[in-house]
Amino acid sequence: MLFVLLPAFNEEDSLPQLLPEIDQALRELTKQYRIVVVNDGSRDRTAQVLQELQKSHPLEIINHRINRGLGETSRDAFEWAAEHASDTDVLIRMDCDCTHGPEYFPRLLSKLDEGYDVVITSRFQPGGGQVGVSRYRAFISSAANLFMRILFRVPDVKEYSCGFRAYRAGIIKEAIRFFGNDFIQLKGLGFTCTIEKLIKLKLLGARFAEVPFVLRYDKKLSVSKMVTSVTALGYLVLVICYHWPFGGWRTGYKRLLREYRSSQTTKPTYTRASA
Ligand SMILES: Nc1nc2c(ncn2[C@@H]2O[C@H](COP(=O)(O)OP(=O)(O)OP(=O)(O)O)[C@@H](O)[C@H]2O)c(=O)[nH]1
Ligand SMILES: [Mg+2]
Repeated sequence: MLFVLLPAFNEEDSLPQLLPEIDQALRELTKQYRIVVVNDGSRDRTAQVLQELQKSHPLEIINHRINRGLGETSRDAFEWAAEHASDTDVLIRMDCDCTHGPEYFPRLLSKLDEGYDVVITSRFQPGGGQVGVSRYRAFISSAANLFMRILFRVPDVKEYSCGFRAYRAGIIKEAIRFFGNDFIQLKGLGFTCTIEKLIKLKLLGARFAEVPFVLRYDKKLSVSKMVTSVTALGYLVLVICYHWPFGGWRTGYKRLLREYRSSQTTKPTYTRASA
């Protein structure tokens, strides 16, 4: 089974275009798939648009009454999928602002089949890039990714901030079992959750690969929801949590993981003081 997970906030213009494209691409790939949209308290017509689309597409809709942000929305989508998926299933999470396209699904799937747990679409692999992004934003994005690479270093990963990724469901189920509510801990810090997820999966021992990807910013139909200051603050908090005190998450979770793997019965509770 293949699950496509879409966090949506005020995407009334993008969804009628993107959803049929995703559905069509999935139908060509497999008979067994589900599209899961989490409507995060959208203030536009996203809810009505989704209800309309549900009549002609296999769509699971999760509604937040109020806008809870990408962290909580992502958490809900992954927890829903983890509950419904078996270990060998695949979860693909993408944005629904039309900058990510379903034409990457076959490449993501074949890379996962090589034995990876997480496959990332990457602007920084040969053949990858971005169209329609201002020079200033492209520079900030490259600098932020370089900064992540130095501070968090996930082997074979150059793209830390793009949320368009495929996951083997088993690794997400394992992450939710082990980390529990702390799988996405920095929920209130905007788009930081995308990087936190990567780091937590690295701590769990996931195997990563990338496929080249061109971000089509020129196709974006909705306004940007990223609040740069909140996300920058989130990155800073992430760096502190990961490295401090006494080796932060890096050493704390390593020890807990050893205990967890040797018991495999109870989930230990991590506290920063015990790191
Ligand atoms: N659930 C939820 N989703 C959000 C929120 N903000 C953005 N999103 C969704 O997350 C995805 C990424 O949002 P974007 O605004 O495209 O952010 P980005 O891709 O990092 O940057 P831009 O493309 O420049 O805006 C989209 O599918 C949005 O609908 C939010 O507050 N809650
Ligand atoms: Mg986007």
